[in-house]
Amino acid sequence: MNHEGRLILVSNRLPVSVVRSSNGVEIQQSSGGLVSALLPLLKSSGGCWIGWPGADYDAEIESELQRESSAEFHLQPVFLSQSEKQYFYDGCCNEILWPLFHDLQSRCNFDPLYWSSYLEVNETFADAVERSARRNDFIWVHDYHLMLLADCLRSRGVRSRMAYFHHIPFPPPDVFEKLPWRAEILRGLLRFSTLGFQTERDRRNFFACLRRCLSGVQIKKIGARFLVSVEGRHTEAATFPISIDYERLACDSVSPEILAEADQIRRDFSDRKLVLGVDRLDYTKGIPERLIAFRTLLEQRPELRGQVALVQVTVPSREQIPKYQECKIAVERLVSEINGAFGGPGWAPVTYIHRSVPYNRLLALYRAAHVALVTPLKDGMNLVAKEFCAARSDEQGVLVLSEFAGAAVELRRGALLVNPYDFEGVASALHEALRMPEFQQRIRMQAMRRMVQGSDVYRWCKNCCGQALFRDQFQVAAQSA
Ligand code: ADQ
Repeated sequence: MNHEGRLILVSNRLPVSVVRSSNGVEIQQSSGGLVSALLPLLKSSGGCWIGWPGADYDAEIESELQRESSAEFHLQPVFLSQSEKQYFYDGCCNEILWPLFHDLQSRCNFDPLYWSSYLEVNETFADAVERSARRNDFIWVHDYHLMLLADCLRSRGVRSRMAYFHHIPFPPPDVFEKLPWRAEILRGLLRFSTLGFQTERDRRNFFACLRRCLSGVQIKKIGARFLVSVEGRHTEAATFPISIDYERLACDSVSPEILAEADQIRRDFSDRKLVLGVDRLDYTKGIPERLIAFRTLLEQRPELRGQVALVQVTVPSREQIPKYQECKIAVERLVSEINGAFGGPGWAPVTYIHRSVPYNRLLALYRAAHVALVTPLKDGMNLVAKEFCAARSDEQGVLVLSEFAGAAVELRRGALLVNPYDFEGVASALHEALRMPEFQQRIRMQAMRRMVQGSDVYRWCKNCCGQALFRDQFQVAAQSA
């Protein structure tokens, strides 16, 4: 990075997992595009990554994290108490903000204790940032767990540049205004120097919420960016769709081992057409709705029985939260109902895998699938859709994609877009996908791969940081516009 300060990354979770074995504590770096894009940046600028390590306080974890840190950057843990995990993380983050921001306000539990804990934990993170940051550092905060962090830091006199990236959707005002602490959240966000959103829809929703809930808001457009001014303070806002490490996925997915594993998967399913779903087990991902759509397909098209198999891979997530437990039960019930109603010797319509699958297995599944069924009820972006395209250097395979996923903006030319609530619509798109001729698959897949390749996670990172770094010039331009 060509500026004088270091990078301070802050997210709810550190990019590591803590594994305990008989040999003691081991720290493993998380995989995934975000971590691979951010770590080189952190190494080149120096600085630190601050977040919860996902485990209770333990001196051994602290010292292992210190050992993992290098001369260039370090990992700084913020430990959460049992009640903070319950009220801040499970409560405010996952029973209020997560459902509300995904337009599912009826699933919210607006408990004021949750909000108090949100304020406290944002202060705790601010303590950690204050201890680490120097004046010229660039502080980059990730996601909805820490929307008040800039406010906490500014109140303590921290003047550093601070950017925030919102990984999930931003809801429209009619939904957002249900939040009892709506003005606090909006004012808190405006204490950042720069705000990044996944899509134009999210940025527009944010602006509409500002206009609805705060007075005296002025917004100026300058090029592709916007300057929001309230009470004499200025914040820049723009859209930066997140992406994946395209080259790595594209390259790894043609290794002989992956291709052989993909062939084996196809054989395991007796060369039936494979439809693939890969998600965290989260009610926003629309898994029960997807299963109902698949059942509708089997009801309406008896000729497909025995010819097609749905492989649904779900990684367990937030299992202590009641709405997630309900979702898991609904998925398990539907899988067993569909298999009971349509399956028979040698054919189970749905294969349900309830665990995280290793990276190589995931690539092999992407390669083996005829159709990727990505049908969230709402999603900030959805990286599975982009990973599927990156893995398909054979230019085959069809993406059936929810129009409510952020990824639909970039992939709309190649994907079959569906409304996940419209079971018959999804069933008929799935039918079209299963019958699509190879040449059409190729044209669509080429368009999507070009799109993902041209805007990978490295470019996303550069755009987000570049915007923050040039903030001063941008504001000068804004004043004179
Ligand atoms: P998520 O909702 O977690 O993230 P999503 O974009 O769907 O994100 O990505 C999930 C990741 O987990 C993918 O890389 C996928 O390969 C992996 N994964 C999912 N199921 C798996 C399984 N069973 N086994 C192994 N790996 C699995 C949030 C927002 C999204 C946004 C991302 C990034 O909700 O909208 O795209 O952040 O900003």
